[in-house]
Amino acid sequence: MLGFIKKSLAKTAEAIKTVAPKRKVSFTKDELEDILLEADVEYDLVEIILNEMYQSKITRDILRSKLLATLAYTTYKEPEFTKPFVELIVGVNGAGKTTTISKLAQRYKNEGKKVLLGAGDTFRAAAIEQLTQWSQKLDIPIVSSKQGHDSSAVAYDAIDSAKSKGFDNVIIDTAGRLHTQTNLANELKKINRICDKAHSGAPHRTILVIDGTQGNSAIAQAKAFNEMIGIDGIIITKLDGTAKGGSIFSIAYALELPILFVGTGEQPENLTPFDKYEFVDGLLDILFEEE
Ligand SMILES: Nc1nc2c(ncn2[C@@H]2O[C@H](COP(=O)(O)OP(=O)(O)O)[C@@H](O)[C@H]2O)c(=O)[nH]1
Ligand SMILES: [Mg+2]
Repeated sequence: MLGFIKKSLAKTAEAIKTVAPKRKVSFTKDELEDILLEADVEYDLVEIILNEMYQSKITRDILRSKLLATLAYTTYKEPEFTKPFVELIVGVNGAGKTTTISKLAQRYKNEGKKVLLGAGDTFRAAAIEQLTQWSQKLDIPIVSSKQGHDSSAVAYDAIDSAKSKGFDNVIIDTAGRLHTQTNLANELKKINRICDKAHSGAPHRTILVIDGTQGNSAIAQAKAFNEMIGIDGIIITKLDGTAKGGSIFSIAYALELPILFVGTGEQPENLTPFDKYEFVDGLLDILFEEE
């Protein structure tokens, strides 16, 4: 393993160094409180973690088991693969949806799958152009329409076309913002319904894309999307550009949803399956002396 997750914790490591400059064998609870808060673990969760520790000296093993416990929900059961496997990608503007779709598409293509993209963010012309550019660059076909057209019609056409042409995967982009939140909720619900109409059971997976640089403020946003349409898993982007790596614990804990991948850069290959052990051990390596 090349340790992409560990590498993308570099900024979080810098932040932690400001409160814990030296690596040690153990820390006091007070020291750990500062460290976890500095890494942007949410206050409530920091308290939960610390309250469950009865020792005065917190060693690597103790902290490791507590941090892993907060990520218990990140264990994910793959849904059964049906053809075409339809994924709906949701999240606010700028979170990284369109970029993440191209990364997922590239990944599936590398696995030998036939992938079709659906440019379902019809609210912004730039979003359609952006996905079209990725489709050309990656040589992956796309179904799109003009700005302002019905996004669920794009979803329907993409799925219908995938069925008749034997595609394995369909990945559908969606708008992150409409004129009002109610409009967005209605649009996403409609896309959901139309997907199922086009192919029973679709979408097979609805993925929420979260901007990792937002840290804990993403939690409320994620809850809103979860209420709107129901989320199966999360992808956290821009882990490479944030000192808020610790917010991953709070996000996973608060939402009780699995983290499927993390984005570690802007290129199609910068998508890494989330491995909670690699993530936690990467963080512990910042703090603790080697044994
Ligand atoms: N550094 C970094 N930038 C990213 C990552 N994912 C997306 N971006 C950038 O974030 C910006 C917004 O992404 P975009 O896909 O257009 O977001 P959307 O509005 O949700 O579709 C773009 O400039 C992307 O290049 C990532 O994992 N790391
Ligand atoms: Mg977009």
